[in-house]
Amino acid sequence: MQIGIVGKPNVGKSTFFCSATLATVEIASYPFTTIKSNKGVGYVRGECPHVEFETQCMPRNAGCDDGTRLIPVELLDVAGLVPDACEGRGLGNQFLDDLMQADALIHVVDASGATDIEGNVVTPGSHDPLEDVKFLEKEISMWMKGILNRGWERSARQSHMEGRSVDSLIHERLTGLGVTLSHVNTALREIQPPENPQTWDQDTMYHLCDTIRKYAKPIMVALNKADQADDNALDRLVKAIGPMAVPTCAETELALKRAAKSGLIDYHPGDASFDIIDPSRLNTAQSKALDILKENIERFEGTGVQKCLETATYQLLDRIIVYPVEDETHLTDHEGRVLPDAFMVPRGTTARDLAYKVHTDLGENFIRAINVRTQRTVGNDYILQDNDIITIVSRR
Ligand SMILES: Nc1nc2c(ncn2[C@@H]2O[C@H](COP(=O)(O)OP(=O)(O)OP(=O)(O)O)[C@@H](O)[C@H]2O)c(=O)[nH]1
Ligand SMILES: [Mg+2]
Repeated sequence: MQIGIVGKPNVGKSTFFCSATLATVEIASYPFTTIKSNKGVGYVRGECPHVEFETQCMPRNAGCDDGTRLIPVELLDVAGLVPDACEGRGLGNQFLDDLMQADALIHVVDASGATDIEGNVVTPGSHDPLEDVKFLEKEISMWMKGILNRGWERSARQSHMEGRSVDSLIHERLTGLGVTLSHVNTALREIQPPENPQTWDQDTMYHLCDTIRKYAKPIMVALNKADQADDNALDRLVKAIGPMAVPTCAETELALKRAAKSGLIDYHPGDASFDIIDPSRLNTAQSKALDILKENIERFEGTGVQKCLETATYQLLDRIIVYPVEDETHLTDHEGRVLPDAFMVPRGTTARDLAYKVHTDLGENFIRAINVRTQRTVGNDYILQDNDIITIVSRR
């Protein structure tokens, strides 16, 4: 699963990305610091079944921190987006192409209102971050529309003549952007455009793309630089945007992770506090810096970065975690590794879908599956539940 980190310049996208991945990329207080996109791996937390089964896991694709399983999520940090990028302004929108495979976007905004729409530094509170939310949605919809529009009239005419359905025509054009046939159909049902696609005007095309975008690239908003924003401003933004908005202090998260890495503090991402390992080792500057970090983290009950990733994964994208194992008694793979893999799948995934994800052969030769927790045999259409442990029985 991949999440794209997007937003106008200078809002803290790279800081958010580094804080989640601990990659080292350039961060600076001016627009267009990032030009080429950065890819990295962040983690969301899950409850590891090894605790319930009183065993010890041996994860292959991530770690386990005392019963908290860390499940990898690919993150992409891209260049800042400015209004009319789809017409070539700023760095243009070539880098939007980097976002083609993203399942969701985290839109980082400067909640303190201290950067204008192009990312230049202004007096805090003088820019309304809600404007950024609207413009970003519009840019992405316009990008999709640009792709759908290319040679549209001819293809629409041809497909009308051939009696081909319009959903497959749209899907074919947008599939490279990670748009599925189901996204297209949901959008068509919602907006009910005129039957003949040759008659669609630009407003209809925009409305259609804007609706497809909502399903194909759902957006989570990180209300970043929350440490510099006042409580009323944050409340207003959360009320206006809804549950998919989370206040974040990416800079604080990055500083905490670095302090933890260098052994100064004991900090677990997502926690609302940290412990200083040996206060006598700190110099005055370090003590002061940690006091500020403590204030921020207590004010927001955490830095919000982990919460943002997890809300995007579990709520916005409705993903669940399942554990395929080969041996249902020992919960192992053929090498004897206990609970080796945590798979992140969309809710609604079946036992056979999981078999295909593990290996095409396993999907094709699927006979049945075993729900390890209940010790019951289940069929190919069994809908997986969060935290299920599944053994797949195949013909080979
Ligand atoms: N106060 C505060 N400043 C932050 C926070 N996160 C990032 N910043 C600062 O914001 C500035 C921009 O950060 P970047 O991460 O480079 O921003 P960006 O969005 O990647 O910028 P571009 O690559 O230019 O588009 C830097 O000075 C960061 O230190 C935060 O949570 N609080
Ligand atoms: Mg950047």
